[in-house]
Amino acid sequence: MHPPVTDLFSDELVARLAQARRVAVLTGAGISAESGVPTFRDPGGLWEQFRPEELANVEAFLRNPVLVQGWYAHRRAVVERVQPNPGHHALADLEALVTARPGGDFLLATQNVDGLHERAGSQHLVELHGNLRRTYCTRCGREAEEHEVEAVASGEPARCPACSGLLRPDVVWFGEMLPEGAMDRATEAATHAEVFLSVGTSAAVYPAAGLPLVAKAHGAYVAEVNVERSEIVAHLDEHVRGRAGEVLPALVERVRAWRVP
Ligand code: BJW
Repeated sequence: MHPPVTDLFSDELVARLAQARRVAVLTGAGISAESGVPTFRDPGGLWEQFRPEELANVEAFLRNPVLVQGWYAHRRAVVERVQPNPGHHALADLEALVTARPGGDFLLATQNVDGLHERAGSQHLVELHGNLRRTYCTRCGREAEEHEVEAVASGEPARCPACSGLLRPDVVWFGEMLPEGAMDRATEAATHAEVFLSVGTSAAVYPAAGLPLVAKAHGAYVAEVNVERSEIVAHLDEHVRGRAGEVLPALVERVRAWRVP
């Protein structure tokens, strides 16, 4: 028998979220798993089928642009046919609750490139690893139109119609810098957060994985929501073991209903 979902998180987490003026959240692939987007490192995840070193770095792209462009075209098609799930919506609801408070401040930093948080209505959002739906030219920097990316003769890489440079997805590969200002914004929010939630991430990829630790070092109450224990869980205040799409709506509901005891 599984415990009821509302027993998975502590009363302390509910009380703190109900009273905090500053809340920050980090999400990873796990939050989109229930929408049908594969994670990276879980069994059956993307890295089980494709090695990151063959696909998620610029050398791999230059070695075999057709393979890498094709892989991202496939992932774009997956993302286009799925919907945000109750976990994404619950975080948008939490943002609305917190920002409605006097002095309320909220930031959602996501490692995901699927755009599902934006589609769920999150507004105070920073995409640390870019966005799959944008493509740009590696030579002139121009952002490509969707049809320019997809309409490519088989075996040929997609190229910029303006300068013939190779087109690449606007995502952050290993060894690349994060988008300008993104990490500064997320670090600032983590530094000042009273409560920090880390949701559906293995916390294996830096610098994003350091954000919950920054929050903890600056006095936040830090909880992770994950079906497994992440690499950094021993340093956090609470592990909420469960699916984000079930835990987060229940948590936000309890926060909404909370009254001073
Ligand atoms: C559920 C669930 C459910 C499942 N509910 N939970 C410091 C120390 C060591 C190394 C480094 C360091 N600083 C930098 C590095 C190097 C490197 C790095 O971190 N390497 C590590 C592997 C050690 N980092 C970088 O290179 C970064 N750039 C950088 O640091 O620039 C500065 C610099 C440049 C040059 C020289 C020196 C410094 C860039 C990192 C870019 C990461 N890119 C990717 C690919 C993006 C594009 C794409 O999508 O293809 O981003 S890798 C991949 O991992 C993707 C993800 O965003 C990222 C994180 O994965 P995530 O989201 O955590 O997913 P999973 O699958 O790992 O975990 C899913 C979790 O969900 C699991 O825990 C499940 O249990 C859980 N779950 N279902 C709740 N229903």
